[in-house]
Amino acid sequence: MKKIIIPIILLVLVLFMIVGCSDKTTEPTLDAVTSATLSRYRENEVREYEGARLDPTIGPRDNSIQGVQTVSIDEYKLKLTGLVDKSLDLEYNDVLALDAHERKITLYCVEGWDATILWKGVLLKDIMDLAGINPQANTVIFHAVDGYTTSLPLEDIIDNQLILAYSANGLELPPEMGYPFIVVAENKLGYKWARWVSEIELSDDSDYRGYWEDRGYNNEADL
Ligand SMILES: Nc1nc2c(c(=O)[nH]1)N[C@H]1C(S)=C(S)[C@@H](COP(=O)(O)O)O[C@H]1N2
Ligand SMILES: [Mo]
Repeated sequence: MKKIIIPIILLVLVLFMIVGCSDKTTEPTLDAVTSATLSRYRENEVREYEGARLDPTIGPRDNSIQGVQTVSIDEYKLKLTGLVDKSLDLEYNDVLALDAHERKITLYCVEGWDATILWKGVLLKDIMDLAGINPQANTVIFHAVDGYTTSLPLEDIIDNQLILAYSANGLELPPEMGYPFIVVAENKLGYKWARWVSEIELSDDSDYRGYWEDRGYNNEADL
């Protein structure tokens, strides 16, 4: 059996070389797709985690309601408002000072694509605890610098230890993915993953509907 394997491997290699040397212009688009994907990895971006491939943080195209937002970190504040004991204006570094959590999580968009990325950030609960969560609060509304809004049940955020990420695949979050912060709404469709988050509002309005939810998207957004 072993004797036959080596000639077969050699034959396959020779065949590959012949195919590889033939007219490139007629060759399939598979390579083009792969290289397009490869070209989206940033320098030093982690591409593998626990033996599984990670997707590039930056997606093939941007579908944001107002395009990619550029946030100047010197002027940036993360506001905590609504049903809290004390409203807060946090600086970028106040958030980074909280305990770090890292998890590989897949984002699924309703358009059919998905991206598996290694996220690092802080627990949304830990941020909200800085302001003090009022007992009437049952809903968390995220506001972003582009006017986008979406919400999640407070219970989901706490029970599932949801992360507000500042890093993806080992690097700082790029503007395309929401620098400085994205809500990693694990097990929820992409439109719950608010990017460029500027305000976390605690509310008792469990029927609140964000930008896409108000335009007919399901408010549960379960996968
Ligand atoms: N601030 C903000 N966050 C947002 C959006 C947006 O338009 N603005 N789009 C949402 C949607 S629908 C998806 S699928 C994810 C990823 O968006 P992308 O497809 O533009 O990469 O971001 C989500 N977060
Ligand atoms: Mo989406």
